[in-house]
Amino acid sequence: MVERPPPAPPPGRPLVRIEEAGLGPDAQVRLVVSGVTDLSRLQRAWASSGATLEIQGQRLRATSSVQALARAAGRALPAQEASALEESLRTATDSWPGPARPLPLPSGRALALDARPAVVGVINVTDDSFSDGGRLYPERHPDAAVAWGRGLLAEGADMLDIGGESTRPGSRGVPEEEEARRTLPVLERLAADGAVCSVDTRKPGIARAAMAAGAQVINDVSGARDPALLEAAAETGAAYVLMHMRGTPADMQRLTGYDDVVAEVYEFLAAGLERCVSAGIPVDRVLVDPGIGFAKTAEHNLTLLRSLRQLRGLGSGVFVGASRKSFLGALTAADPDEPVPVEDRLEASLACAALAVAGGVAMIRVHDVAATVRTARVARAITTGQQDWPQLVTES
Ligand code: HH2
Repeated sequence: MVERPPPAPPPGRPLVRIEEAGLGPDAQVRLVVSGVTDLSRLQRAWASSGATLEIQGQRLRATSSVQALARAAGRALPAQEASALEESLRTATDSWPGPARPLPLPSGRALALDARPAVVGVINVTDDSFSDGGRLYPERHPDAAVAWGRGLLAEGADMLDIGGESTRPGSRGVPEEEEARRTLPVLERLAADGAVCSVDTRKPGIARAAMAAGAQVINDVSGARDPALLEAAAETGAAYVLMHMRGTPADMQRLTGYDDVVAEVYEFLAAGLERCVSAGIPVDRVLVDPGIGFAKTAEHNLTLLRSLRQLRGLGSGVFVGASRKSFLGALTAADPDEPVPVEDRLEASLACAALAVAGGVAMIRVHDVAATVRTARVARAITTGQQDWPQLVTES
């Protein structure tokens, strides 16, 4: 049965999401505003400035020029709210076309995500991951994960994401000691090689131990809901991936009821960003991720992948992982009841990678690094005209 959690409260401050935008200050934009105390007042003010408007629940969709909207909002709302709305409008319009920001790392280096998107190689040191479970499980293959990671770096991975707990739908989680035994020795050796490593964990203890072992990024699939994990990121200076999900991997595929999946994911990520900043993680260290496959149907996944550029409006770099996920197996099958097996989902995964690059993402998390690098280079050359593929790790 599909459950619809109670609708998330509107954001506590005005929030703008651009759905489509032309170029220049006079160009038309289609945008959605939420978190405003008096939506109908804003609607009246915008109507008088000639905007096309539609109220949907707690959100107002408007089509007009950015300048006209900013001017009219100033007349309709209390000064503080109008300036917060203007700031959100500015962040959204500035980040819509432009590159992501460089990502500072605790080592003092940075990933130049403003130069090009990063390709993140997946290393699952689990016995049950959906696509590669067991192959790199350290107890059976002690050195296999390290060798695999070195191979991914040679193929062009800019970062390695190391996880010791599968988060596939229905999975139940592993105890902390077991997760530590799986991830830390692998991470330590790859970090000692100079690799930029992230740890894919929901546990603050693992995050701290991984940072001590040389990780630079905490990849938290649980959606910034654990204050202790945010504290670990703040205190260790980690960069942090904030991913949308509902529930836990065990029950998330029952929690797939949305009225407007893009709006709800956007507002969730905006609220998560505020929690990160309050916990002491600087906003430029946070990447946002729509959480493809986490509490989503296939249709939601496709809608979010189509809307990646909209997430840029939050001002953070966008991180996305669609590689080999099950909706791709169903989508490309002759018979939807017999999904294409994981090992035959390469082309489907590459299609996602190409469109994600065209959608302005900062990082793509993939299993097939060499093929993704080649795909991303072509997608970037077509969308930006840039044919180089610069080094990403810089001294900051
Ligand atoms: N997807 C998976 C795991 N971690 N992290 C982020 N930020 N975004 C994702 O989309 C994401 C993620 C699931 O993929 P995988 O690691 O290959 O499988 P499993 O969870 O079964 O180990």
